Amino acid sequence: MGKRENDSKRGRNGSEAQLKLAVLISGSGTNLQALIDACAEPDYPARISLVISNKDDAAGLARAEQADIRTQVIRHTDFASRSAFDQALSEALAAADIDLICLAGFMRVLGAPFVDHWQDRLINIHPALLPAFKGLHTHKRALEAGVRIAGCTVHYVRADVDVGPIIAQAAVSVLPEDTEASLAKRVLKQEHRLYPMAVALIAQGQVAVVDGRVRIAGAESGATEAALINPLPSPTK
Ligand code: 4DW
Ligand code: GAR
Repeated sequence: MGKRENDSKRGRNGSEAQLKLAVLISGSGTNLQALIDACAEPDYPARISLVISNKDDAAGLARAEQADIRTQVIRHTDFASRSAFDQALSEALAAADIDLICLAGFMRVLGAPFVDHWQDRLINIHPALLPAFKGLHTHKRALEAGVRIAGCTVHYVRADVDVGPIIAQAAVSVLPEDTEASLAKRVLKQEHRLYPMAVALIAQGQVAVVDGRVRIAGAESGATEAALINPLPSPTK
């Protein structure tokens, strides 16, 4: 969301209204949990209004219920077409007056009409340093490629998958003894820091998409660093 739209969310007393989030999940929901925990902080500039899963057995649903967040299951298998599923999702999100949709391990590809309708109000977290390692099995492929630095990316969603303006990235060192599981674990830990950070930047109106790239407002006062997590000199597991 651009700064101008966000300004319109200021209350009459000048205080910033909280951005209303929907989090879309398909599985365990540890990134959802990171967002739930961030939203529990008194000064966090966003709150989760709705969690939607396309699977009724997604473990993340229990995390939302535990936090008293409204949940909705919209099964893709209940719809005759992808577009009908997308339409049902869009209607649920609009009915809840959502400002920003966060995909968090959501595994259904959303079609162009959905993505265009929610353009720049729809973000995703990907477990690699995009544009490297799009798609699945990112950690296995990163190890096979012999990269020294791996990481994760929060980006705006476009109709093509794993493409879109990059908002924030976190890097981790790849260690000689790393397995797919150990690297995934180290990256996931950073995902849990990065996603709430990126959402806060958006909620504070600091993120603008200019010519297809993200510009962070207030970069001169350190905001650029707010969109970046560096590897530690001696990595923690
Ligand atoms: C993503 C990309 C492809 C599939 C699943 C997830 C990454 C994030 C994402 C979810 N929905 C999206 C994105 C995205 O980057 N861009 C758009 N929509 N437009 C994927 O291929 N999923 C398949 C199903 C998997 C399953 O149900 O387990 C699928 O056929 O949709
Ligand atoms: C996360 O690692 C996320 O980056 C990844 O799925 C996992 C979901 O975990 N997303 C993708 O691979 C999207 N292409 P979670 O359900 O515990 O948050």
